[in-house]
Amino acid sequence: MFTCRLPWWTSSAACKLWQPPRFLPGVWEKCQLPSCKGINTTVGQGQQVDAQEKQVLEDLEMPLAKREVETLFQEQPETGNQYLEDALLRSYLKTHLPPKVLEEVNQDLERFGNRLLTKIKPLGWECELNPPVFRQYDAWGQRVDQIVTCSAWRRMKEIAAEEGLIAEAYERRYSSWSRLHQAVKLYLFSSFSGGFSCPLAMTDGAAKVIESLGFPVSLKSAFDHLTSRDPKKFWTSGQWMTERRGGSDVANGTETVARKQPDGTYRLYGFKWFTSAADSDVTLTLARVADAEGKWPQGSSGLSLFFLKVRDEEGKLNSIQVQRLKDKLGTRQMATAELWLDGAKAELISAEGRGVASISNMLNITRIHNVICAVASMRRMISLSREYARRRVAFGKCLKDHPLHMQTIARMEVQTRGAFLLFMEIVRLLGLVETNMASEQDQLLLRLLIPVAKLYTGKQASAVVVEAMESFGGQGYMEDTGLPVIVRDTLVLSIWEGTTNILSLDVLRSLTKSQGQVMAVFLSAVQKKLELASSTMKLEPAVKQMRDAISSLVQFTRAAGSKGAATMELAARDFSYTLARTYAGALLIEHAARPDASSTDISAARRWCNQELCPVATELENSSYEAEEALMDHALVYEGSPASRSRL
Ligand code: UCC
Repeated sequence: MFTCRLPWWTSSAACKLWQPPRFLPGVWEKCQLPSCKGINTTVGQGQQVDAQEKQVLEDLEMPLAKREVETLFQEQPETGNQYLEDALLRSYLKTHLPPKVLEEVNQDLERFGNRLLTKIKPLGWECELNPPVFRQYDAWGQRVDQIVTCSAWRRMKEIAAEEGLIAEAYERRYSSWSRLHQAVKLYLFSSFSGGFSCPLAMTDGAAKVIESLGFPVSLKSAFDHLTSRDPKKFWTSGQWMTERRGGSDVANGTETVARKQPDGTYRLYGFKWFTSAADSDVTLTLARVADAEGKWPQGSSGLSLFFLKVRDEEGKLNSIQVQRLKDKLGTRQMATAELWLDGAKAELISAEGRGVASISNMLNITRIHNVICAVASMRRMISLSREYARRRVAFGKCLKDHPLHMQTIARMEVQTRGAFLLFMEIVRLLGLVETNMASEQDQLLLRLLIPVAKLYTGKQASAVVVEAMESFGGQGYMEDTGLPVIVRDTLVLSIWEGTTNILSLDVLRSLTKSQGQVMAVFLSAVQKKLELASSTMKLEPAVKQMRDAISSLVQFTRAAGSKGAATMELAARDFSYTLARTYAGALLIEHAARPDASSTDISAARRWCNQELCPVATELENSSYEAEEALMDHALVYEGSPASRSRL
């Protein structure tokens, strides 16, 4: 005899979910509708349910041809002051800042949060709607090469100065906490900046390079402009590193040549293929100094760093021609251009041949800004998504009342929390370094964590914003909701400023350069954080998972050490992910071990640690880094391609 068993998804509980939407009185009481015509599927405020429902039913009964316009009304998710709504940010500041600093910073951030909401957000949207245009010739056929930006973009520059978005970090009125204060402002600014975060990243990087060079007299004025709070005086900087052969292999890709002039300045000749925020006032760029015979050295040691003003006092371009603006997937608010340098006047600011090492001070800052933007995008999308979930009704109840929907957002939240704490840790360390309060260990840790955080948060952000977009259903895919803009602008974060693989190799560079010391520092920092949690029972499982992961990581480093550089290179990405996951895990545990930690702090730490913390050990066990596997990678990729026949 057969018993006919229905699969679980046909059970009555599951079926309830999939009933067609009905107007349930109980639901409407909880989730009131706004006044509208058409089918309203969201929750509004202050309207009488009965009247609403009647109107909707009347509309539905009306013959289709007679209805005004078919609309699907959904209420826009409204978020408030992003600072006040960011619980983790506020608890982090409360835990770490000295009371007096906290008081002032808190006030400033609350005020700034309001300004962002009321004044800056609309400007950001205006920047999106009015991207820069390139005007090559004037009406009379004269070449002008003008990049025309909108008034909102120019206003952003003024606001950046007024708010001290660069200045704050260099004035150091809160000592080592100034950097963190600045970074938090940039984090809040990022989602409403209309792309202006990009020039600010490079401006900060340029100021850092000048500072690290010991403020040469010739650059003193530039530094003052870059760190000014006066909108009339404030300059932004570019970072022209990418040439026709690409932006990763800078050592081999840079063709620009610098010719020395009798007055000691240089003239630069070359083609910069990707120059972001091309409307900036000044820039840093790399070139090869030609000798008396007109020859120049190749490779990394042939590169030197130059500073130049983009325009002269009269506003004329500094022997620079704009070839065209780039047609990018995102960050369209910001002008990225191809530029010919046809004798641009420049100043050599590094020792000859030390260009890469000198510009790396800029890269490390712009990579931190990348982290800031990545965390900000995740936070913004989650804020919108959770607000929407309070309003949108589906299958008879608000999205927030569907446990599966909440689980999805909660998973994004846990990712974002880990990323946020990594971001805070980096700017905390940077603040210490900048105020000479950092130990050698802090410096090494910072050097390691910058590429780790950049590569990891870039990937997290891409995944989170796409997931969050999905949480809006079809609305998330609609251009005028603004959500696709956030998605597009986020996708660049794992690409520019060094792709994931390039940064994984930078992680290895920091290991090699320190002869492995960074690993010892890393492990000891993680251990210390775990010790803080030893008396918190609820964190025990997470601490155990972390200790297991750390022990696997140590085993991996021992095993890889005996296998050589090729293994390490193949393992670089998994290794970097392991560092990111274990360090963020330690930070989440540390945060959850505070005496006033909440249950959500504990849960976030536990959930984070439930993921695979040490993928590099698993992949080593899987033999993924063996030479045969590398050959198989190749075979898998090229099977069926003409390349496999010609045995590439
Ligand atoms: O330009 C771009 C678009 C601009 C848009 C900016 C927007 C920013 C917005 C942010 C958020 C809104 S994208 C450009 C992207 N390109 C890169 O990021 C470069 C990627 N490639 C690399 O990072 C490579 O790994 C290179 C260029 C560093 C490799 O060059 P080399 O010459 O082969 O490297 P070496 O020989 O290993 O390093 C040369 C020196 C060494 O020091 P010494 O000579 O003392 O031993 C290194 O230790 O440079 C040092 N160095 C570093 N030091 C290299 N990298 C670093 C580092 N990150 N920190 C400290």
